[in-house]
Amino acid sequence: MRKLKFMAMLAIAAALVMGCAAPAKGGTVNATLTEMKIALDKTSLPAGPITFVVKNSGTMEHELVVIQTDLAENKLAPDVEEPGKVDETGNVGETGEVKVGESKTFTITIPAGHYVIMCNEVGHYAAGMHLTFTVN
Ligand SMILES: [Cu+2]
Repeated sequence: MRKLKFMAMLAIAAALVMGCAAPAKGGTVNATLTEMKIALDKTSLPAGPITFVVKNSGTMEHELVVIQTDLAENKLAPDVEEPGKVDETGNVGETGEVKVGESKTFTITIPAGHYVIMCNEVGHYAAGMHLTFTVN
């Protein structure tokens, strides 16, 4: 009897722990792309599902790429196969091309760390479309 009560309590405790085991956190980042700038409404968020809402308010096609890297935002290596672009090693998510006036949204669950957010249309990274983003 005593053992049964213990088992019941154990089951309740396990249920409580499992219910709390997956803290969502994360959040939403609103990004606006123009020539030649990326504007973010926040540059850090807690780890968890992060939704990027990306609007192209410029006059040409842009994109938004999230790179996990220890490199500084302006130190990504050139892409040897595509001149004018940078190497996307560490790419954890991106919009693909966003046409003028369009918005695209994507959600990624990324661990704490240092990220670079950039546009990899030819020449845009070099022209200044890059920022540091931190996940805590
Ligand atoms: Cu661009």
